[in-house]
Amino acid sequence: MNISSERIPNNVNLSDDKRLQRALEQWQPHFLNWWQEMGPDGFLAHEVYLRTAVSVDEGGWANYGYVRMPDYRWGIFLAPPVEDRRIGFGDNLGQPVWHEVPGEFRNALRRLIVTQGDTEPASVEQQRLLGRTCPSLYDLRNLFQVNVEEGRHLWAMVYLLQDYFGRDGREEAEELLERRSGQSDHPRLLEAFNQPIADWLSFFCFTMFTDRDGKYQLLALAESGFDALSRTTRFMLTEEAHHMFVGESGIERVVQRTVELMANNPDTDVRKLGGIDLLTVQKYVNMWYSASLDLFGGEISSNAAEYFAAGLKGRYKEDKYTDHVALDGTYAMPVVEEGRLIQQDVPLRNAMNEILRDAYARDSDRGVQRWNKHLEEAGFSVRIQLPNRRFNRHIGIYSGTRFDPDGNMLTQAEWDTQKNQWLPTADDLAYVRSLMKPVIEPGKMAGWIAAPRKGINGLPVDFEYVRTDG
Ligand code: BYC
Ligand code: FE
Ligand code: FE
Repeated sequence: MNISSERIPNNVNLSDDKRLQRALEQWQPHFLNWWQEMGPDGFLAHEVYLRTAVSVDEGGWANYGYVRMPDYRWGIFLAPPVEDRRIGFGDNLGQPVWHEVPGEFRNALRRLIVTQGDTEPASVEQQRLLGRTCPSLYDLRNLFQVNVEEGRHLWAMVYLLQDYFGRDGREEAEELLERRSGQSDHPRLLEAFNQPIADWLSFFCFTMFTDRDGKYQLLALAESGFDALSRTTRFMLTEEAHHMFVGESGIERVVQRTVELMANNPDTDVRKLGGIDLLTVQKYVNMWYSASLDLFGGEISSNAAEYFAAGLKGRYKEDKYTDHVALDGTYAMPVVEEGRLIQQDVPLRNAMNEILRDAYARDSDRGVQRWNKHLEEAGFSVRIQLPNRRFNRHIGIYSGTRFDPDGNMLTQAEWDTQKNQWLPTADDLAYVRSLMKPVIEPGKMAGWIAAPRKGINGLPVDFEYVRTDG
């Protein structure tokens, strides 16, 4: 297979770099096989109205047109270089950024890039069956847009591995195509990426909360002293915004529809009307938000301290801080000690995961409050709320103890008797799944979700976003 910039749009001089070309030529067919096997099920031959990044110029990252997904032009793009860029934090503050991988940080960087890379194909695998039950063609197209861009994010990390990490990098690139979401003998690396996304409410929660973890991890990596990583992640962030839009507006439309059903039929159970009751929405939010909080790692982390010290992974908006060394301060957090929560001062560098989680929690809450506006305007007193960050955790200092959604400590027995009020039960999941019937007539919406305010790229909502006539 011949790789030209026509086939792989790029701004990394691929046509002049024979070594990289050879590596990618070997990897590309494996990627395409993976896409055939693990990509969106049942829609490989359909024409989908997608945006493709063809350059980093303004507007170049969003070229719209019909394309069959296997023919999508997955490209490699770095945000434009910043002249005389310096390391912005940690022990190497002020030194020129690295254009090669420093030997002493090679393992740590490889690990960060592999962890990031692993999530991208994992999410495509998790979402693979959703196309069959889309609530509208508009939503179907958005699912596929997210999928192809996660595919491109995999390319972005594979480019770094192949161009900067030699043989190890090539092996890691192959393994990124070999692990499988949810497969017990060869799972994806992080827990949330092994959970099934079996219905569209989960998909919207995932793009709202889990893609948002992606945003904050990418922002932290965008600060990196390894310049190629910084530039790659900065470009990925331009695409990430749409993924979160899909989730935030998706749940907003679910809430809107439910509010409409409740207002018109005040005495009827929303489920009898084919809507998704707010308690079920809340339980899904509880489940996906807590799973996504886990993705930030432990509250107290020596890994995070080392990444910061080395200049590999910074804070969200590092330039807003005045102290970029972070050797003096502490961060106060409640920790579990002898069955009680007590406040503990943690050295700042060890609290970097928690500091990033703070920014994430604020951003998530802003979105939730937008959904609540619909409840407020309709005169309902009920609200959707983010659970306390200690609730239902599997990673970090709260993972060994049970907490309710307000953050109060519980015994295991209390948890066991109450958890069905907080997390989706088998019945809840079955009910939501029972609603998942495909709607593919342009402009039509499933009964459990409101229509979007507008279409994609200035087009009407009833545009034929996926050509279903084959
Ligand atoms: N699951 O110091 P700790 C995205 C491990 S999403 C399983 O607490 P650290 C996307 C950890 O590896 C963004 N294991 O954590 C979204 C360590 O193992 P070792 C993805 C976990 O290292 C939607 C041990 O526990 N990007 O892009 O500070 C669709 C203790 O580690 C988990 C990144 O994650 C977990 N959740 O932080 C598509 C950025 N958490 O050393 C895409 C790169 C921790 O004992 N990754 N462990 O063997 C990182 O920056 C860090 O690796 C983490 C963990 C933030 C994930
Ligand atoms: Fe991504
Ligand atoms: Fe994403």
